[in-house]
Amino acid sequence: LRASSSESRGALIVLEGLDRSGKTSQSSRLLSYLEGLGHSTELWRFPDRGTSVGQMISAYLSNKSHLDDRTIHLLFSANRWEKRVTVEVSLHKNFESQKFQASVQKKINMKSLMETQLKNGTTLVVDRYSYSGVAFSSAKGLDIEWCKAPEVGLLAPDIVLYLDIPPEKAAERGGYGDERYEQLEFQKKVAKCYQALCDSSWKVIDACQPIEDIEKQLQDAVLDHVMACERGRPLSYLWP
Ligand code: T5A
Ligand code: NA
Repeated sequence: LRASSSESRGALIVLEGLDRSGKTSQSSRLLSYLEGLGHSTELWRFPDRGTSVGQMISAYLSNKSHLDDRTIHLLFSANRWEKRVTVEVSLHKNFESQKFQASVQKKINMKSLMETQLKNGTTLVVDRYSYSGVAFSSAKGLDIEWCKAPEVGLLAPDIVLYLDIPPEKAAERGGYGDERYEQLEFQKKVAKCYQALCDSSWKVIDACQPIEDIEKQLQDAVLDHVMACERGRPLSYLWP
C-alpha cells in the first residue's frame, strides 16, 4: 500500500572518499549508467566553485588566500545551503508581497536548487557533500558536533557511496598537486574522521579495485534507492 501523499522524486546519491579515491571518475560513469536506463540524472559536485562563495573556497584550496579553520568550514557549508535554499525561506518577512516574491523568483534560478530538481524527478549524483565538510574540518581538530551543526536541515542523501582507499595508495595516483589538503599525513587524519561518520547505511566499496569493477558495484548499490524514490520515498534531512 502506498501512502497517498507519496510523490515520485529523484534520488540523492552522494559519493565520498579521500582525495584521489576515484569519486569524479565514478560519478560520471554512474551518470551515464542511470541516463542509459532512462532516468533523468544530473552530476553535481561540492565545492561548487562557480558561485561567489565557491570562488572564495577555490582561492583557499589553491593557497591563494588564507582563512581561519572555522570560517572556511562555514563557507563550505554555505556553498551547500546556496544550492538547497527555497524562495520561501530565503525571503524576509517584511518582503512578503506577491510582487516582491515574483521578482525574487525570477532572479533565482530554481533549476539550480537541489530540492527543486529532486521533486522534478531528477536523480542527483553528488561528488562530495556534508560528510567531506565534517571529515576535513574535524581532521584539523575542530569538534565534530560543532562541524555537523551548520549542516542540520540540508537534504539527507538516499545513499552514501564511500570509496575506501588507504591514504598511501591514493597518494600514488598521479601524485598530489598544489591543493591545500593534498598531503599524506593530513589525509590519514581525514580517513579516521570518515570512519567516525560512517554507519551501516553507507555502502563502502574497496576503491583499489579496477575502475570497471567499482563501477559495477556502484550500479548495483544505487538501483534500489532510485526505484524507492520513484515510488515516493519521502525526503529526509540531516542529521537523521
Ligand atoms: N572539502 C570539500 C572540504 O574540506 N570541505 C567540504 O565541505 C568539501 C565539499 C575539494 C577539496 O575540498 C575539501 C576536500 C578536497 O580536499 P575536489 O575538487 O573535490 O577537492 O577534489 P578531490 O576530491 O581531491 O578530487 P580528486 O580529483 O583528487 O579525486 P577523485 O575525484 O576522488 O578521483 P578521480 O576520479 O579524479 O581519480 C584520481 C586519479 O586516480 C585514477 C584516475 O584516473 C585519476 O588519475 N583512478 C584510478 N586508478 C586506479 N584504479 C582505480 N580504481 C582508479 N580510479 C581513479
Ligand atoms: Na574529484
